Amino acid sequence: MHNHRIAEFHIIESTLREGEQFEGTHFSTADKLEIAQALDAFGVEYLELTTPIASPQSETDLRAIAAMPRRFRLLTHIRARMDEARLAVDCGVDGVDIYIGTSAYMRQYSHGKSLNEIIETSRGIVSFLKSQGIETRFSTEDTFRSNLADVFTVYRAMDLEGVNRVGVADTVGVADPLRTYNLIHSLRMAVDCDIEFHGHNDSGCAIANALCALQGGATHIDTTVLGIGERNGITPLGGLVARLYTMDRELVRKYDLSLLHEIELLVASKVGIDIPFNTPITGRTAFHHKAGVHTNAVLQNPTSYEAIDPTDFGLGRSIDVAHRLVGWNAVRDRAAALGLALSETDLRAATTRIKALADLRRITMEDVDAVLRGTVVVGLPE
Ligand code: HCA
Ligand code: CU
Repeated sequence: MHNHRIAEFHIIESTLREGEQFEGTHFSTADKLEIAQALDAFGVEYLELTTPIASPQSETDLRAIAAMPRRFRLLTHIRARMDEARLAVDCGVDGVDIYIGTSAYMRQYSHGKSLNEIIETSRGIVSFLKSQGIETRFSTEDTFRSNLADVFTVYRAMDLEGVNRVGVADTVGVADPLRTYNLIHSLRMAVDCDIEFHGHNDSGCAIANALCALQGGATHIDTTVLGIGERNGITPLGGLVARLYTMDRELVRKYDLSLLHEIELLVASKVGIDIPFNTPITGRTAFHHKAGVHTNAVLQNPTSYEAIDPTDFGLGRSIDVAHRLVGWNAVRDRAAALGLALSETDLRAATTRIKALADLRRITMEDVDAVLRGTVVVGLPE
């Protein structure tokens, strides 16, 4: 039996790199500084930024964030090229994430290098970065569609070259939790350095895969705020936090959880999206209770239908009474909130009337309140 407990882990927040590859993203320097400050306050351990070689503003932004007061370690994400590595170091980063494609697709359609060429080029860059005192990561793009013997050969060579960590990337979102666990677990036995996981969400597995990576022995997980990134993105910061919180709250106490919602609102507004309703923790309906069976139990003890305590995130819950599934306990709660002292008989009768009205049309809280106040409501059967 393997031990599935999670040891120490670090978040590499890539909203300012992978997130820049999102369809709606166009960050100004000020936007990046604002997001970096918010993530610094939240307490992520690393921020990964776009390579300074991408454009003049990318370089300016990297230098600006390198110079800001911060607790996170600053990384930039580069191809296995010496000119890019030199520029990254010159910009003042703490670490460099190198990536190179190892799948047949990448080798054929991207850089066209053989396995030995990949190893030789990368060795030179890793040893240069190490000589500059730079924390260095080496990752193989499209790991899951690569020949595993090949990638393990490359990882072992980079481990021997002295990288701080190797990265596994599910670039096209084909991995599933079990495959992720197995690959990372095997890698854990093959290298001594730390292991990072970067997972895309094309089939909805990005959070689960990140968890399984941690359980398999990964030490670093890439996230972006709301999961924004190339196509439909990667493991979302909030989703990963939710997943870990539901296993053991202590795992995420090192972050300022009360800031999650405002960080998401900030990034959402800058990239022109809303927080989807089904987003873990911060989705509009994440703590919305409706059916009578649920609301009755939640009113007595929220834990009965909540795995996550919204107050840990500075949020509240809502009890919905304006629908046909309402139960009389929830109606009693609403009556109490209105300051109405109704008998159980009255409450049960009001509940019957609310249900009858809700069968006729979509009702609102005003309709419920009107029934409770004994006001005549248009359309209410007597
Ligand atoms: C990309 C690169 C990357 C890199 C991941 C990593 C990916 O395709 O844009 O450096 O580990 O998904 O492979 O984001
Ligand atoms: Cu990616």
